[in-house]
Amino acid sequence: MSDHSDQTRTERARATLRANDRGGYCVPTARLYPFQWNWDSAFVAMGWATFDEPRAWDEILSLLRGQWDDGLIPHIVFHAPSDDYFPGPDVWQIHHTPPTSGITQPPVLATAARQLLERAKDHALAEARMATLYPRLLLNHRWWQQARDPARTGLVATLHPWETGMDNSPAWDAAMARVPTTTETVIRRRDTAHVDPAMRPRAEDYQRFIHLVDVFRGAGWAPDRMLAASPFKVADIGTNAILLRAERDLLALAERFGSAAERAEIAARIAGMQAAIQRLWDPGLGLFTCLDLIGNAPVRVGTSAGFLPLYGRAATAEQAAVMAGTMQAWAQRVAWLVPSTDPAHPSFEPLRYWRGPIWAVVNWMIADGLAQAGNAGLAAHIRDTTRRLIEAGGLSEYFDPTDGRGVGGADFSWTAAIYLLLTD
Ligand code: 9WN
Repeated sequence: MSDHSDQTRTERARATLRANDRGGYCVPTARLYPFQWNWDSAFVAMGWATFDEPRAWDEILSLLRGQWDDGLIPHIVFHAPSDDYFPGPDVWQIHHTPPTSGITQPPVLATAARQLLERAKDHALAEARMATLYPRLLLNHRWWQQARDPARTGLVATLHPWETGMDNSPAWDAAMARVPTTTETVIRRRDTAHVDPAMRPRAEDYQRFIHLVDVFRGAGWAPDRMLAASPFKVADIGTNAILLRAERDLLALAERFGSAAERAEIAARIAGMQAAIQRLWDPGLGLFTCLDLIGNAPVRVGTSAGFLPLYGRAATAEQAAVMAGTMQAWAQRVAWLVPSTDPAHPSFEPLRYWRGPIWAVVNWMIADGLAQAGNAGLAAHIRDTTRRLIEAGGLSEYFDPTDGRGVGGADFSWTAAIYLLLTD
């Protein structure tokens, strides 16, 4: 490729972030997702940082405008009204300014903040922003433990598939089967008006998603009551690995911005999570799995989240080598890595959202983990794969692992951000 077209592609990715900018925050994409989403924004901040550092810090600060007093960072911040998305603020009924949802998403934020700080060219700005951010991140990590692991097992619970960011993953099928399909809220989906319904969660999935929201609203959004009342409760391997990584990054930040007592507190959480994640290793599947906390049983379906302990620095060298082999085995069945579900599993669907498609953000985290584990070859292959998928398939929401086609929504902020990070 000529330098000229590389520049054009970079410019297109930057232009997508600018076009999705609603004033200090990006929507994931116009219409389909008209608000600020939690983990999208962490990646988006890292993307902005490749060419506009002040705007990158703003992305994080905007998300934190939605943070609750107890530390929760909601999965959606409704900065401005829009009828394009269901469920909106009227369904969540949360009294916060700006309005927010009442559940969370995988905590990539401390990792993003550390990367912004360490790569900063404007050191004065970075130091000032981090001084404000650090206590907010600490508060959030304390929330995770207090609200979602009060028994101190070392694994945080996820109470809604939306919290995992991997909404309709086959990993949730058995646990979601316990959730009734009845709802108090009238379901008025908007997503299927924007993208092909065959690529979205099914009607029944949405009935259960909204049933859970009804339960939590009935529990007054109190963490202890939500934990007790939720008919869906899993230790998601993705969320736990991402949180462990975020705790490690918070510890590094605490060296500069925190106290000795805070460092000891974070280190204790890291040790607990590290040990607990080890117990989720599945030698038969050759990756890590989730744990169903209601059935108290491992969820024996391979998903791309099962590789994320590499990113969390939780896997041993031996496990990292086995996981590389698992990815190679998956590659025998699909043309492109890394599908979100094991392509040999009967639930694999190459086009349906988190049941098969490739997501650029997940590939970026897996490649980071492989590189850290010393597998530079496979890390480079996955980075290169992701870059080529985006160059051929556009800044799509996700990609079909059988033919590399870009599918779902177009002009996605986090796909643009990953492209900028891969080509920086
Ligand atoms: C619910 C915004 C979000 C992503 C999630 C993805 C999807 C929302 C939805 O879109 O979830 O949060 O309505 O489908 O699954 O990972 O953060 O891009």
